[in-house]
Amino acid sequence: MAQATFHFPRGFLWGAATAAHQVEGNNTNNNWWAWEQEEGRIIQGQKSGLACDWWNGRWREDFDRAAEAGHNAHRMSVEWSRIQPAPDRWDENALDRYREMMRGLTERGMTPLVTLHHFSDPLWLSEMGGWENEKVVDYFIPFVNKVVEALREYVNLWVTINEPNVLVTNAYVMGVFPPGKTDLGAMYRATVNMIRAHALAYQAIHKIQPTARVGLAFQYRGLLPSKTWSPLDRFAAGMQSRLFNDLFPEALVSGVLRLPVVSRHIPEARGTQDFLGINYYTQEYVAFNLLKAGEMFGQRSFHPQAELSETGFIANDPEGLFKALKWGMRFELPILITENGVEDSQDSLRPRYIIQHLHQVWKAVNFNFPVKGYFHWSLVDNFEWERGWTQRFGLWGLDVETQTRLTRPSADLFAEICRENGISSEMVARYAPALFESMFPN
Ligand code: IFM
Repeated sequence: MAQATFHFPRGFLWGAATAAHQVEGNNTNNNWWAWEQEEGRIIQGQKSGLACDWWNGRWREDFDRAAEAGHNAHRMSVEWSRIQPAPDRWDENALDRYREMMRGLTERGMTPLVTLHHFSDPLWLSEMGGWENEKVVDYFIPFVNKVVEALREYVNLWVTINEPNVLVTNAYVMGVFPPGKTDLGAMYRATVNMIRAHALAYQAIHKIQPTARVGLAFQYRGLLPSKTWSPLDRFAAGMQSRLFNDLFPEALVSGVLRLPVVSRHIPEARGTQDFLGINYYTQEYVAFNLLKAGEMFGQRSFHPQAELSETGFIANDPEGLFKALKWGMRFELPILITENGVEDSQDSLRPRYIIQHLHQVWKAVNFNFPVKGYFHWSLVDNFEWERGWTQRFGLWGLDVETQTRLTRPSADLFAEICRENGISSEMVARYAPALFESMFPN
């Protein structure tokens, strides 16, 4: 049997990623909590409830798990509605609690990467129109200043906004995130405000902490033509990919938001990234469809032969991660894989998914792509937005009623990879024997 190890560079960041509303519990003062109370918004009427109970202190046991499993970093977010419960009120106790969590990470030998905005808004902000209202920028910056001042002792790596491309698509085109609109005008306004908010946050953070490394986490999704010979499919796929994948990061390089017909100059956004954060899950195929005007005339689907995740949400397409990293190279920045994972309550696909995706990352590193770290989504099963608890992304499973954690084989596999800083043939033989021949041919 062939024996080898795919090594990663020294200092590579290995960890998992989480988000405040998905793990903290009882975030009653934000737009997602309100959304969960409305009928028909969340699958089966499920609610975030206690989530993973982090706000009551269970972060400690989960950080212990991660540290024991060899993670040397963790990506998490802070909840705006806790820190600023009203426009004119700051909650110093909430900030203290986040400081304690950051100290908890560093004491356990994990580098914190903090996301300042991960999908949820304070209720007072959404009542003012949320990201559609240009005033959001005037509120976001004082919030960012407050958080960075409070956490700077422990945190040097910041993501300003998580997946702005998913947020504007889901909230203003698909209508599945609050405020549930299907309105391209609203999407445009929110996009401009997010780019400005990021840009000014970038500058604000560097003013407080000149050595900070600041970026955004984009979701990159391969959007390929269903029939490569069809100019219409190529047109629809190209448009969707431009809007979903390219728009935001290009605006942060050039300071210009280039839409199909108009361009908007946002000069303050130029050059406002120290690293590129890429979230990658899957890729899709796009067929031209006249009925899909709101989606650039493109109907998306997975490859008919693709291996799908438990609820059909993700196609296991590891080569798409390599393509995502290749796409990321054009920005000439260090790259962090800020999310990657799969929903799989039985852990029947996840070990293979992890190995196959990390194999692509290893390949990219060997082509000298500047990939500096990998954060698996997620540490523990958590509240999956409009999909509630029906999708389980954790390395550890969660019994929501009892708050009991269950170690999945993937948690052990990932621990071995983190400790070894590499993937060995022996790990592949034990956790994903079906991959052995193709990865280590004799
Ligand atoms: O759970 C989400 C996360 O909040 C953002 N990226 C995708 C994940 C899986 O759906």
